[in-house]
Amino acid sequence: MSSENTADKTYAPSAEFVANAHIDSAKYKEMYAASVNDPEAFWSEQMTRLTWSKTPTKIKNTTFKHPDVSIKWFEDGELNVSENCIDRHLETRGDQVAIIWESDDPSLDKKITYRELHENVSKLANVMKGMGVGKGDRVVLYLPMIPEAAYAMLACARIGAIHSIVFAGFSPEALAARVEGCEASLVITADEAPRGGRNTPLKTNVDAALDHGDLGNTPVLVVERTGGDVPMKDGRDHSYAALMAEASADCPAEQMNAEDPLFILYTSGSTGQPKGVQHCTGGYLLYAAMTHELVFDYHDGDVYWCTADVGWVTGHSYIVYGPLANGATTLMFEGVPTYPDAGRFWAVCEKHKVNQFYTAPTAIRALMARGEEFVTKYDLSDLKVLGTVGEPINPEAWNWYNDIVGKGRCPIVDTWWQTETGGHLLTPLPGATPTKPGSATTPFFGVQPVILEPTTGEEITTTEAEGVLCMKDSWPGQMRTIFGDHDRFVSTYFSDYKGYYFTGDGCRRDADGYYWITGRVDDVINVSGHRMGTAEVESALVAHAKVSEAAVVGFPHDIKGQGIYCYVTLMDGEEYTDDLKTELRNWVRQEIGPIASPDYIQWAPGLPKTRSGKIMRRILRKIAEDDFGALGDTSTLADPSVVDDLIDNRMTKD
Ligand code: 6R9
Repeated sequence: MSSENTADKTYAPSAEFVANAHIDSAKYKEMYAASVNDPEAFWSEQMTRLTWSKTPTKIKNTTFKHPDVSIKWFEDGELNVSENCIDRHLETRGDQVAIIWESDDPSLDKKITYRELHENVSKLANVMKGMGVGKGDRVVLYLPMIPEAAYAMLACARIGAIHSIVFAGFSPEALAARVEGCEASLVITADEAPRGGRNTPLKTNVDAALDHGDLGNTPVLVVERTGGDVPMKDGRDHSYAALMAEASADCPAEQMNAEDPLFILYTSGSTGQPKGVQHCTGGYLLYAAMTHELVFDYHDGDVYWCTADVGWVTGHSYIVYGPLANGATTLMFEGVPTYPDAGRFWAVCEKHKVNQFYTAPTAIRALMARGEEFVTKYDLSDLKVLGTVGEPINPEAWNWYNDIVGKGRCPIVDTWWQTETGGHLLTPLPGATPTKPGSATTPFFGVQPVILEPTTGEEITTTEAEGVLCMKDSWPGQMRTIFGDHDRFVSTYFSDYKGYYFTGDGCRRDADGYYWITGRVDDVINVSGHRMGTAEVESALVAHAKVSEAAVVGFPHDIKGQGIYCYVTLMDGEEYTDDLKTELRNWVRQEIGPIASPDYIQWAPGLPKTRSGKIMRRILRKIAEDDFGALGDTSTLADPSVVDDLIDNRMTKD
């Protein structure tokens, strides 16, 4: 890269920031070298961040060798996650606020101290035990962003149950698949979820989900969030308020092995059904806690806010587990960035004196489009660090975040990671790493990224490189398996490039050794920071009686990053009408949820296929991008004229 390139401009933290930071650049270099040269020594020192009831003696036992992939960290250690996130803080910070809850309604908020958190989590753990939930059982949480969501996660951890959170924006169909997939013993939900001034009927969605298959008798615990009148099924549905009122606040924590599962979280892949990513107890918590402290440069007494939803991994690691393990004050926001107006984020930052703020590029782009007056009218002088996650951030949005929100004084941490990685892998440390807009910069401690040549799988060892991003060795926060399907785990992540963990992302490394994510190289698209398999949208479309075939690709979208572009072929004899497009759009929303709503449907009486019947998505992507000149080789197509028809249709904006 030439240094004149403006995207390569670097931004160093101020001397004042560096002086107060946990890690400066010399310390980063020294610790990074130690972490890769002697991981055992490095992580046995770091593991003292947690309180163990049995101190591990075996630190690392991992292999990426296909097909015997096995990942174990601290394997003979014992601990409990809820004790680490709550009990051990009681003596010194029992009256400190653990969770600030800001509701959808700007006039309503709540502060929960560590002592209150302990009481609520212990009671809920007893309620769950009373409902027959025990160690190793799965519990599905389908909840709004309310403190009870954190209580439920920690109550599961307290008794050794495994939670599986389903984002409250998912449809009953998607919820049913996840309840079924993990054979849940209990579903915890709320009556309704207020967001942006409107209520989503969560309990009604749960009722519809449990109508599927054999799920009808799964017990349901219903948190009274709005007090709305919802039908309760006798014997199956239980009131949270009623059971909590009777529950004891004394619940000893189950001591778990470090490798025992903590949670499952379903995420999209390039093929088939979503995968249940399984994370463990010890390594995951240590990694979440350490990255939370060092990446956000969190100091005692700071107020930290991550705007994600607990339905995504970011909410798991960086609203609940990381911050609470560190005894932090973490803010939980129920609403949306634009309600009651586009100044809401900044109003909340001012109101609660937020010090670290962490959000997604899509939110930044959406707010940027609304004008800076919404930002500048608030006092944001408490902000110290700004973070982004979920997708590449374009330099324009980065600059706006830096100049308008951070007033040029807050380092921006562009954190690259995945549901699978448990925590940040590529990220600046704000007191150590000069940043470049759009780059996730350099690896966190213990992380060994490599760039491979995509077809040969050879490691490119020159500093400047471009190819697919893989990891050479394990880190403690890495997922351990796919729930119930270890073979799929091995084949998804360790078989394309043997000996490496394959991230699914393309990446470039510049002359300074900085990493730039170029986007997914598989059939996964990233819509507003939400990860989605094109195969999932396709299977929703073909489930409609009038659809015979569908091919879905991403296309560049100003606000969402990528939009959803669907090519649809109808059954013989069906009529291609605008009404049917609307119907299909609604159908996908109902099958998956509003986040999967197609942005564009193009009728495709034929799809470009190879002679072996494989759809050539490369061509469909180009057409969706209006890039008709660069279709590449179409000679292997069974019927090349299909492409001309699609282009004609596209040009007439069919
Ligand atoms: C945490 C999370 C993972 C995928 C990942 C990549 C994209 C995430 C990014 C980023 C560029 C960043 N991604 N962070 N791309 N820069 N800072 O988002 O997990 O939902 O599993 O998505 O998101 O493509 O592979 P998840």
